[in-house]
Amino acid sequence: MSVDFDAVIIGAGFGGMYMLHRLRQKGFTARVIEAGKGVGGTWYWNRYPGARCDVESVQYSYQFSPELEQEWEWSERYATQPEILRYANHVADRFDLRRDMQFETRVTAATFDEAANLWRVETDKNDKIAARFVITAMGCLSSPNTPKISGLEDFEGPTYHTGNWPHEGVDFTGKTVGVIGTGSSAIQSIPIMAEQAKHLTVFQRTANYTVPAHNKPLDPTYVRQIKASYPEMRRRAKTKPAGIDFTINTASAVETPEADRAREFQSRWDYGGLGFMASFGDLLLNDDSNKLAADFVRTKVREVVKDPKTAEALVPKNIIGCKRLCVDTGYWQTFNRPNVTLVDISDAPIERITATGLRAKGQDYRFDALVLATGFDAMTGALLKVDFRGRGGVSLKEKWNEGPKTYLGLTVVGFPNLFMITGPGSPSVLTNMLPSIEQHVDFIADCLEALRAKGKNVIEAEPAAQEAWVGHVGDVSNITLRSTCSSWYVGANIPGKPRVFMPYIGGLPAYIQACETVVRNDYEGFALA
Ligand code: NA7
Repeated sequence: MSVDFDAVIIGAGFGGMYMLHRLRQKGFTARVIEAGKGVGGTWYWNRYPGARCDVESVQYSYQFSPELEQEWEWSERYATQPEILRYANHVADRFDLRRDMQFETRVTAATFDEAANLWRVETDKNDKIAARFVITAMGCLSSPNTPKISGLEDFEGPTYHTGNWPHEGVDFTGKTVGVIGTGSSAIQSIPIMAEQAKHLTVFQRTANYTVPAHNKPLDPTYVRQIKASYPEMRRRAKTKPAGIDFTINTASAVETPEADRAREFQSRWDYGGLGFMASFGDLLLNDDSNKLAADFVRTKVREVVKDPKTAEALVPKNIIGCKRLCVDTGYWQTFNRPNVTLVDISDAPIERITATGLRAKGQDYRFDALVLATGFDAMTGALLKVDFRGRGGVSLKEKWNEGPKTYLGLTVVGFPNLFMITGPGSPSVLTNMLPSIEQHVDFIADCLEALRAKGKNVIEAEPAAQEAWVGHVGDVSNITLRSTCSSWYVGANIPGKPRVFMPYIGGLPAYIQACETVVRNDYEGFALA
């Protein structure tokens, strides 16, 4: 039985683009199927005002091509969405990727044909493609979550979701705007929307921790230094749990004298960004240490926000770093503006959306426009929108009834020749996505090459290996405080989603080592046929 392509790759974000490039380099044929009109994935869809990466741009970039590293110029410490999208387009052009991509097409189903040992892929454009392998590169935060608030369809004005923003942009000048949500997308966009809008009302269910970005144009001398030593920086980054090259202080916060501790927190705060959580080694392991970091940030809210009632509502109550830490530019300061109101809905959900706005806590609010900054069905949402059918016609949805189970976050028992780039059970969202993507892509490409060399065409995770990996992922997640709160990491933002800590929290170095051991032991834990 002949195949149309060696592989179908679903998604043309950073994962899908590099996967195509690597497969081509190894002489495989591949077709990328992408729902959007262009490349970029997350950065194609997330165009809300203020969208930018919270990993520094020199690190949030591909490392597979030293030439690409040298020629591309990032302009700011944290790249904006338009700049990252330009970068994605540059990569697509530079490596001539588009000729093997099919845009504006969604994969709807993929069924493993056991007789022929290949995948039959179907799309919403009625394509029927036979491929030996299917590789998902659909992103971890790419299936927008529209909450089921009653009356949502009654609102007569425009409703926007931060994760699916109109490409032509939205001008809120002179408009009254309601925003639901105070996660990372809201925290980035609220300061900008507030500058435009006549009035902005923010509905906050959970107050979030955020650290200043201290974003700035990149200094040419600094860029020269980075470019002169990229390989060393990348190597250092791979030794860090998050795959980001920042200094980690391994000392315990509670055991550090108060003055030293305050100095460490303050210097991290002044530097800005996610490195704040690396102030001490036990912030996510020890409740008392976590409270010290949390209290430091809580004090900052009170210092910034002038109205005491608003300040208290904005003070985060939960564990710092449990939900993803945000990085902002002027977020709390925005609540000092006369045209911004915070409505704390932590004690009572929004009652309903109305034709003219919404009703919360017995009060009606009127808006011209409504913004849903309500996040994503993370990690499994996009995967489960495709009707994957493995051996015996079993669906992935059924298989993951009680939460995702994978071997290495890459493969699933009963779904031969299906690989997931940054799937659940891999470090993915807890790391800098670009190096994690590259590591997965390299693993998959090398694996396909090894199969070809051995004359095999089927690879499948073994049940015992998957069980052991799932157990390990669960065990390490239980050690940290990160698994203890209602975050999207555990699926808590989606009603009915099984509560499982989905990413692998053992750190990128441990994960890389696990993958390397598997390869060294001739694809241990996999059955080859
Ligand atoms: P997040 O971080 O999931 O934030 C979503 C926000 O929306 C969060 O504040 C939620 O409150 C809120 N939310 C969700 N549903 C509702 C309802 N029904 N009512 C009120 N408020 C609601 O998504 P983001 O897009 O901001 O960021 C996602 C990731 O992208 C981020 O972590 C970065 O990695 C990049 P909750 O906290 O659940 O109480």
